[in-house]
Amino acid sequence: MSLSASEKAAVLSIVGKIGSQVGALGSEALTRLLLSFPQTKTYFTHFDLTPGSAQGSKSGPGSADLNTHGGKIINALAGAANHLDDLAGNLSSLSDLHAYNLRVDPGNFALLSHTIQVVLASHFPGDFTPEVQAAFDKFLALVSAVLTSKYS
Ligand code: HNI
Repeated sequence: MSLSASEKAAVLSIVGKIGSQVGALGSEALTRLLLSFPQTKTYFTHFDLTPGSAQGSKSGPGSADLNTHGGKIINALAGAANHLDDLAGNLSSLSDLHAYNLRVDPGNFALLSHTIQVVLASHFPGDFTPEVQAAFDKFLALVSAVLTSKYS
């Protein structure tokens, strides 16, 4: 599976809308993940998961931990979107981390991919067209494949 030239352009178009909202969007995607699929909380027992406990903060709607971590996820995705011809190389160390250290069950990647798309759809309704959604879904599947590629 790879992205066509028009799919690559579609991925970059929606990533280009994110701008400074990395923490807010990532925090919202993580919050939706944890609320909709509570078993995912087992990976974040060391986080403060209190919703809105960092209210007033400009970085996002969740706790400081969620805002910071959400920002890391979205930044990693934005970085990957700028290396669409070498996702494996760009995500190599993250792939090591998720496989060898975190050992996140691979099924969880589809859940997070879903909540990320819900967040993009609700924040950028005019830009998240069917074509953009299809391309971004494929992009997230490619990223997830890299991040789960080293499990033994
Ligand atoms: Ni994930 C750490 C990116 C899916 C659980 N993850 C990270 C970091 C990035 C990241 C970036 C921070 C690395 C660092 O600090 O060096 N994770 C991504 C991306 C995806 C993803 C791009 C998929 C789109 N991670 C998941 C999923 C889970 C997950 C599906 C579990 C449900 N990730 C974690 C955990 C950590 C983590 C747990 C460590 C958090 C911490 O700071 O302790």
